[in-house]
Amino acid sequence: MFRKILIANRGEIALRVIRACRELNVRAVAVYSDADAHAPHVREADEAVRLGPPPSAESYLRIDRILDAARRTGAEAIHPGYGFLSEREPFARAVRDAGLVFIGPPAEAIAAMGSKTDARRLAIDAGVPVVPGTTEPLADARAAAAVAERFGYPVILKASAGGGGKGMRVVRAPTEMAAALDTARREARNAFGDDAVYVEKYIEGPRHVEIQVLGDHHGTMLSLGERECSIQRRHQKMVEEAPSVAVTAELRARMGSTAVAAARAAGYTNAGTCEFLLDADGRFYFLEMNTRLQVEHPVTELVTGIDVVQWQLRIAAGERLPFRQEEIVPRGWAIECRITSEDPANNFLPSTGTISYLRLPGGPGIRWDGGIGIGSEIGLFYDPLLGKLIVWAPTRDEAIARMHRALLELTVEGVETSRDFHLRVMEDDEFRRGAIEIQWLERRLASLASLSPPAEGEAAAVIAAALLAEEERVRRVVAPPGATRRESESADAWRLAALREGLREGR
Ligand code: MV4
Repeated sequence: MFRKILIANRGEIALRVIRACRELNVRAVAVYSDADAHAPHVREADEAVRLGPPPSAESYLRIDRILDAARRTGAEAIHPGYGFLSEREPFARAVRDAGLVFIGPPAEAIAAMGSKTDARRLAIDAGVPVVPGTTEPLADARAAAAVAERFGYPVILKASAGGGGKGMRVVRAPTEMAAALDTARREARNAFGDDAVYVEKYIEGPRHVEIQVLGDHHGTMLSLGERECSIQRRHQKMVEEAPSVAVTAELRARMGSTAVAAARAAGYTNAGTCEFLLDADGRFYFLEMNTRLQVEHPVTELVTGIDVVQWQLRIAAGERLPFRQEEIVPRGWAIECRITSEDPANNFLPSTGTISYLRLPGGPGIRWDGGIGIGSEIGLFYDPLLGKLIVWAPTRDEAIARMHRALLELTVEGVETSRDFHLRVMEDDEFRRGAIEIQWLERRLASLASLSPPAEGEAAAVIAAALLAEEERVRRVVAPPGATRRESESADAWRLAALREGLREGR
């Protein structure tokens, strides 16, 4: 195992990797921008190195400074987390060229999956089902319309270089083609510097189901089963769960071996995820592979009992996976809510401020993977994820009840958060029935995001205000300097009480 690694990330995922390091007795080096000088990931790490000013381009995206930090601290490997440099082939290559270990897939596998058309071709050659469509870029709108005619409308235009939903356009009729192609090209050029666009048959109302894979350097590639990720808004997932209500043991085995085949074809090792669309008839189609640790990995950890991040380190250090595919069976149910500093009542506008109060849930089956503490300043430089609330329970119904209870216990003051929105999702009848697909959230948004509190909420607020006022009055009884005898007696009582509670030393 490594003696020391560097974590090229921030926030909750940096803390998650630090925790894995502690359990493996590996020293953790944090990096930080000036905005994060006092951030929890910096405090928790064994060492920390400043990268630069707050903008990512001057800090967390600076390959040169990160490699320099690793060299200066004697780190042997680099964990990239997610986002930032995690899926940049040049970074994985530069880490390797510097004589360090990249805790992730080989640079070649990142490249192979980076182009969506290359990934499609690779999948087709490996016998992996993909959505009907082309792999060649479209010449013009006439060529696009000809392809659409062949597969039948609706079709979807996608950026060849793309992924994650950028440069995508659904086309429902021939008359829409020319304008849609223009828009898709422009978006693709802006996002990826490449305006190549191709066509797929558009799948209506599917679920977004993904398979976690883990591969070592000794030829073992395992599926850790699926995550249901249909509850998303503008390609940002909000709730994820494992397993999926739509996946039987038989389907899990087929999707799992398909994902393993795709990963093998790419020469993949370490942790990765194959994204699929699962249609209403139970047919599944490979979309793309995410060549990194994902935000939602904890739900897989909770139902498989496998620590994905620890295994990332172990695999990178050359260990063998000790599991057999047959013994990896999901147990119980896990749900994750991404708690963000966004205002659901205001079109999910990012909210900024200082965390002034934080109460975290606890009790049976609760996990909080957070990146904030009291005093944390939430700005606009990085993504708005404050932390992830994850629960486990024996059944889906119990997991929903537990998540609802945990969300009620969670209190974050200082910024607007998605917490109340998540409560409404847990209360929703369709969600509770598992009747969800990729358009579900956007369809239900109006009713879920309008957060008028229930009538008894107002009464509770009035009582809370009265209690706080009373507490404030009682606090003032503590005697100020030069207080009267009666008042200082009461101050003595406070001093004794503080002593009893261990808040002061008895001198
Ligand atoms: C699709 C699709 C339907 N049909 N492709 C979204 C991001 C990228 N990973 C691929 N995505 C999709 N590709 C075909 N042929 C549906 C999605 C999709 C989606 C589309 C619109 C709105 C939300 C979505 C969420 C997940 C997937």
